[in-house]
Amino acid sequence: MSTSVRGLTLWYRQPARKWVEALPVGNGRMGAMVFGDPLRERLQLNLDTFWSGGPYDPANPEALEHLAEVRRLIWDGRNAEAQALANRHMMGRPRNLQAYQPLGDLLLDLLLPGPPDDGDYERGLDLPHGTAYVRHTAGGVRFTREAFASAPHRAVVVRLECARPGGLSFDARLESPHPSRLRVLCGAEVGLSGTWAGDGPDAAEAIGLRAKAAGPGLGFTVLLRAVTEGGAASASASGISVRGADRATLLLTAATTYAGEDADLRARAEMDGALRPFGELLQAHRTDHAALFSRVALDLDGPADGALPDAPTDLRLQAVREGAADPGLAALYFQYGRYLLIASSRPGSRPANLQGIWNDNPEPPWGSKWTTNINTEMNYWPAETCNLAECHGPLFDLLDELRGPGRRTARLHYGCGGFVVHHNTDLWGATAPVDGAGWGLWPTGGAWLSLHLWEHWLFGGDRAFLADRAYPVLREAAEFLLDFLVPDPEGHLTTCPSTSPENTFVGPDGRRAGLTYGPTMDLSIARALFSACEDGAAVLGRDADFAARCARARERLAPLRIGRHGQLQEWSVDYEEADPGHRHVSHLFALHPGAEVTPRGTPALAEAARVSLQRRLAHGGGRTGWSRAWLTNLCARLEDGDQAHENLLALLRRSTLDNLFDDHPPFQIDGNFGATAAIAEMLLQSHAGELHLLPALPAAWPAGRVRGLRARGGFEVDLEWRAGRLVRASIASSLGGPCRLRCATPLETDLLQTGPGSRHEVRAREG
Ligand code: FUC
Repeated sequence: MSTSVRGLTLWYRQPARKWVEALPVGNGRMGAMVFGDPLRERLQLNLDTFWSGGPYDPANPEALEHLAEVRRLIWDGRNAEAQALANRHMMGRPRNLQAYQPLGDLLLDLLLPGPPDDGDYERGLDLPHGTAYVRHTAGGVRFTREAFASAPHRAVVVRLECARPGGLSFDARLESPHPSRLRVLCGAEVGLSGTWAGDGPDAAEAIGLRAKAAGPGLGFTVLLRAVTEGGAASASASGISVRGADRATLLLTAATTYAGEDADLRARAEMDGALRPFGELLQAHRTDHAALFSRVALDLDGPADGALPDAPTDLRLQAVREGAADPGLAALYFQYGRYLLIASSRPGSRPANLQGIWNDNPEPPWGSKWTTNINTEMNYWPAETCNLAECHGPLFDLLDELRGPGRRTARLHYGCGGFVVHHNTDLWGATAPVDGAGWGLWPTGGAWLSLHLWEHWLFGGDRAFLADRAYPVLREAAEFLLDFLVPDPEGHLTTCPSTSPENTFVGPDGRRAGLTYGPTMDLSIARALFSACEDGAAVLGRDADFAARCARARERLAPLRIGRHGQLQEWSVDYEEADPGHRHVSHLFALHPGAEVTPRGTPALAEAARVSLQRRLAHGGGRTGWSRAWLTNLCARLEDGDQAHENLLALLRRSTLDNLFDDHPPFQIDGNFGATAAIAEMLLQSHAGELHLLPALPAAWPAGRVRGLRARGGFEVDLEWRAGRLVRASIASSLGGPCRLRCATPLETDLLQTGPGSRHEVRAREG
C-alpha cells in the first residue's frame, strides 16, 4: 500500500473488542460498524428510519394560557418561579422524545483451516475508497474481507476471499435486539423481519427497555443474500451456510415501514437492484464515493516530535495523548470527518443525528436524536466549506418536514404564526419544548436551522434554491420571531421566555435558573435571520414590505453587550454565571457560526468574545468533545491559530476514541464534524465579505497544502504554504464577480476580477 493511501487509512493490528473500536461504513441510509474478528465477524447494522414510537405530536394546548404569567414572573426577576411554572404547564406531552434504534447484526462464523496466525492481522478503513477491510492468515492461508455501504446500489456489501481455492466456509446469521423472525426466502437468501421492541410492554421487557409509546411501532426487514464463486450456499432457519467457496459476496438491504411502505417489498426491491456482479458494485461505489471524497486534499507538515505516523491508528493516537506532535493525524481526522458526513448524510437520507447513523443501543444516550441547540447544526458546519454541499440536503429536508408540526407548536404554545422548533426533535417531527423548561424552552432552534439554508445559498449562489427552497423557510422562521418578540424592560425587542442553551445563572432573587429573556444567542440568531430575509427578498425582488418589517425589528433588538468581566454578555441582564465553565458557548454565536462579530469589524466585541472564551476555559470549559470543537472554531475566528490548535489537540487527547469517533463521552459525532469544520476555518474564512487565506495558521503547521476548500461567493480555493507563509493560492470562481483577498503574507494582488468558470493564480509578493 502506498504511503499516501495509508496516510488516509485508519488501521489496526487487532480486531475491535468494543463497539467504539469498530469501523463505520454508511451510505446515508444504512450504516454498519465492522468489528473485523477473523473467527467471528460482526457488522452491527443501522437504518436511518428505524426509531422508537409512532406518529405523535407533543404540542401542549395548555401552554398558551400560562405564557403571560411566565413572562410577568421573568420581568419581575422571579426566574426560578417562572421556570417552575413553565415546567408545570408549558412543556410538551410527553416530555421526552423518541430514540433512534439499532436494527440488528450480521454475524459470520468462519470455519478457518487453523487458528488465525499470530502477527499477520490487519483491519482498516480506507477513507478515499470508502471501504473497511480485514486481512489475515490462518493455517498459512490468506483471507481478506472488504465491506462498504453503496449509495448507488442502496446496500451494504461484504466481500470474502480466500487465497486457497475452495477454502472459504462460513455461517452467516442475522439477529436483532427487537422481536423478529428469520425466514428462508430462497436457496441463498434469508430475511429478518420484526417490530420495534417497545411495541408493547412484554416485548420491551424482553430486552430491558421501557415501553415508550402505545400504538404500533415501526416494522423492519433486513434481507441477506449470499452469492458465491465456487462452493455452495444454502439457507436454513438459522441463516446461510457457505461451504468450499473461492469467494463470496454478501448483500444486505433493509427497509422500515416509516414511509408507509411494506418493509418486505421495499427491501426486496432494493435487493433486486443490488444483485449485480461484485466488481460492478465495487466500481460503482468507488466512483460515487470518490466523486465527493476526492474534492478536498489536505497535507499538514510540521514538527512531529514523538509522532508514530506509520503506526496503527490507536498507537498513533496514543502517542498524541502522551504528548507527541502529529500534524498528519490532524489531517487524517479532518478527512475522517468528511468521510463520516458522506457516510451518514446523503440526498434522500435522514440527516446525521447525534451518532451519525451508527447506534447499537436501544436506549442510546440522549436518544441519538437531533439536538438543535448546537449538535445538529455542528454536524453540518463542514458541509459547505469542506466541499460536501450535497450532504447538507437531508438537513433541509428535515426542516421542510418540521414546518408543519412547527406551525402547530407556534400557534398552540405562543399564539404565533410561522413555525418554531425547540431544542430537540426526532423522526416524528416533534417541535414542542421538551425535557425541562431550563433547557427545552428555547424557541430559536428552527431559526438557527433555517440559517443553514442561507449559508448554502451564500456558498453556492443557486438562485433557484434561494427562491424555492431557502427563502420560504427563512421567511416562515422570521414570521414566528416577528410575532414572538416582545419589548424588554428597556424597550428593546427580545425573546421571552427562553434560555441560553443549557446554561444557568443566579437570578435577581438569588436563585439559580435557566429561563429568562433575551439570551444573547437568540438575539444574534434573530439578527442573522432578519438580515438573511432582507437580503434574500432583495435578491429575489419580492416581499419588500416584509423585508422592511424584518429590518425594523432587527434594529430594535437588544444589542450585544459587554459585561462585568469584560466578557460578551450571555444574557441581556449581566447575571452572575452559575457555571462559568459551562460546555455551551451559545453567547459566542455572533463570532461563530455567525458573522456579526469579527476582529476588524467589531474589535471591542471580538475582544469581549475572547474574554468569554478564556473565562470558560479558565473554569474548566471544553469538557465535552463538541464543546472543544466549538472552541476551536471560535479561536479560528479570532484568528488565533495557536489557541485553535491547542483546543484541537485537547480534542484529540481527551475526547477521541480509538476509532477516532468523538467522545462526548460517550460517543457523539458532533465533535468530529465540528473539528473538521474548525480545521477548514483555520485555513480559509469567507464570512466577512473577503477570502481570508490562512487566517489562523498555527506554528504547529508551518507548511502544507490544501485543495478544494469552498468559500462564500462560489469560490473554490487551493493553498500552499511554507515557513508559515503563503506561497501560492489558486482560486476558482463558479459565479464570477470581484473577489477581495486577505492574507498575513503580502500578495501580488488583493483584488481579483473573476468570471464564471475562471481560475486565478495568486502568489506571495516577492521580497
Ligand atoms: C446537549 C448538550 C449535551 C449533549 C446533548 C446531546 O444537551 O448539552 O452535552 O451533547 O445535547
